[in-house]
Amino acid sequence: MKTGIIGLPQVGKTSLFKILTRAKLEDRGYSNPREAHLGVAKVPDDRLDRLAALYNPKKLVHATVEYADVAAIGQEALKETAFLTSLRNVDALIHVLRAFEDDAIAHLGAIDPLRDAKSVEFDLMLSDLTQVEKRLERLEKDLKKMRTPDLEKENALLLRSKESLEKEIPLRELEMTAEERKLIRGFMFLSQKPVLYAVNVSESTTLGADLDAAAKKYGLEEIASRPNAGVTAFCGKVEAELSEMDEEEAAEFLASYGLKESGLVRLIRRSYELLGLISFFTVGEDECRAWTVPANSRAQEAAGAIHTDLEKHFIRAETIHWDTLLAAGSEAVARSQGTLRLEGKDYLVQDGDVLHIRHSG
Ligand SMILES: Nc1nc2c(ncn2[C@@H]2O[C@H](COP(=O)(O)OP(=O)(O)O)[C@@H](O)[C@H]2O)c(=O)[nH]1
Ligand SMILES: [Mg+2]
Repeated sequence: MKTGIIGLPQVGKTSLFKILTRAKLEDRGYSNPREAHLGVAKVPDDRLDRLAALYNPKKLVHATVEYADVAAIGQEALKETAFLTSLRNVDALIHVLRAFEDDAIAHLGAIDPLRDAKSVEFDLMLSDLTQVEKRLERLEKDLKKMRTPDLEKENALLLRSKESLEKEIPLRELEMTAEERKLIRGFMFLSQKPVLYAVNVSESTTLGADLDAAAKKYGLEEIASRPNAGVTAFCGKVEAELSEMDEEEAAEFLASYGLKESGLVRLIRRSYELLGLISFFTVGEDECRAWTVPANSRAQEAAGAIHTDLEKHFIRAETIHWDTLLAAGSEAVARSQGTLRLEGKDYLVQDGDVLHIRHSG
């Protein structure tokens, strides 16, 4: 999964990217300011860490998310092919909104995350609209030559998209059948991508409460409750300090702000929810590992996330929820208690399941 970090200039996009991926951008010599920075972030997962404590494996592998720190969104930037391409290629957007006060860092006008959100969203929709109109012009010509059902379907869907965009409704809010979604997948429309608004708030001694209150305070609840959208808050400054600390220091530091977990953990979790992703685990003395699959994946499909051979030769999945396994203390105890079950290929994998795939390969 690849997530694009977007927003206006100077809102904290690159800061967030660096904290998420612990990337040292200076070392890589990025020269073009419009070039996207790419990095991989480990998905923090307390469940996996606790399973690892049980197995003491040689290798511990967390799930990962790829992030792209694209340059600031603006009408000019959106006309550049390279910029557009790097933005179109992501599965989801994290839209950073500035809420922190700092006179030293310029911002267009007063701090107003809702206005900024709408402004960037408008640019995304405008870019999509240009693309839709171009394609519709071509389709009109093609349809005069030959009326095929496929072309007609595409035409109807694009007309519906155009109508939506003209009403300033992003395409992620448009209801589509699976077939329709497939039909326009190739356009990689920007306003169709799920979006997580990430409010970058000021540092304060009441940060825990501030983070919880941010969406409401800045009037973002409505846009965040729309289809395929969500909101979370973080403090770039505090997260930057946290990322330099070891675990013990970090826990103390978080507690001093009235926080139980880092804003990044929440942010990554929220982007999973938004994209409809879940994690399952494989465990053993060699390796404990988290895997990412879409919600409602069947056991056989989940096996395929590990290896295509496991999917092909799938027999059954020995299954137990992570906390049930921890409570039992070992697989042997869980088996004797009957909580370690055998599931077939159509079993719908649950977030937090531990699976042992039995296969004939
Ligand atoms: N005070 C404060 N400054 C921040 C925060 N997050 C980022 N900044 C600063 O804002 C400036 C712009 O940040 P940057 O991440 O480069 O923004 P970008 O243009 O969106 O990539 C930098 O000087 C950061 O140090 C924050 O939470 N609080
Ligand atoms: Mg930047």
